[in-house]
Amino acid sequence: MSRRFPPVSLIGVPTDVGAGHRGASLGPEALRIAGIGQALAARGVDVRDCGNLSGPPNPWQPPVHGYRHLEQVVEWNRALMEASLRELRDGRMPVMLGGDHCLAIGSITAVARHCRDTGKKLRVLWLDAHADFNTNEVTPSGNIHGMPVACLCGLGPDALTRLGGDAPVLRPEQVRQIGIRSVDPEEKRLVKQYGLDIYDMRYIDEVGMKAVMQQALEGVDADTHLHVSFDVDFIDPEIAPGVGTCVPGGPNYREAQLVMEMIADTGRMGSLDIVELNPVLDTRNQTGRLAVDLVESLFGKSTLMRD
Ligand code: HAR
Ligand code: MN
Ligand code: MN
Ligand code: MN
Repeated sequence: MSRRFPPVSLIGVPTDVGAGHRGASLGPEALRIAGIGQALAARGVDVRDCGNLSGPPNPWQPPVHGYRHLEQVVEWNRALMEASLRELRDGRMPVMLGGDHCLAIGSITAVARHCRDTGKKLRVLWLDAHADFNTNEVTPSGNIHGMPVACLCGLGPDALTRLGGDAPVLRPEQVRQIGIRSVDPEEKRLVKQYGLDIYDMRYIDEVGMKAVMQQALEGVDADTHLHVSFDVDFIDPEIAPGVGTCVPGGPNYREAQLVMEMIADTGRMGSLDIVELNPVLDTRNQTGRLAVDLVESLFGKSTLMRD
């Protein structure tokens, strides 16, 4: 049933130091309570829960040189990079239970290092309402969860862009962004300048999610490591209200399921971030349960007889 999925290590990353609202730090527990471990085990996946990483508390300070909590964000990401790299080298698939989206810096830096060591091609699927391509000069908030893609592409402070030594970690052409519908004015200029491949909601409306996913997955082959960075605010807030930065007009339930099912069909997912779930803003863990439902589909569960 799940022969295509390697053993999974759940890594709790309880951060909200990169976010504009407190509460994403409770995300790992909400995902566990929604049954993420049991759901994967029921798919036949060998699951190990590594518990939560620890790191500095949220000091809730205003930006300094355009960054909020840079020092804390660096410390959390260093811990995550090391933990994730350990699991990858052990032949396991790290699944990050976030936590805000700043954690993608450590997570993807680890994956990129592992791909370099093993000769795999890395492709990143960034499912999000936001492009997360701000810099300290253009950010409207100073929140580092709005900057991870820029940092991974080499734009940002050395402490984050060179977390794993070399920069840039990613070339823009390795990234596909899907579901985007909120990009800040100066951020827009940057994503164009860097040539990011963005499938925004307008494009999804026009060509449909199936065609979008076929394009986003084009070229993925046996030598590809697919990293999925799943920001829960990707989904329409009507069904996923438990996030800090809701943007209306996102993919509906079936579109989100199709995205996950088509990724599962490739059999190439090697690592996953589940981020930005904020239980404080949720209703009875509705969004946590939806995230788990979608993750089941990422691991090959489908509605009818394709299992
Ligand atoms: N673009 C805005 C900023 O940089 C909001 C970013 C919100 N980011 C997330 N992750 N929730 O996608 O402040
Ligand atoms: Mn994001
Ligand atoms: Mn987002
Ligand atoms: Mn499902």
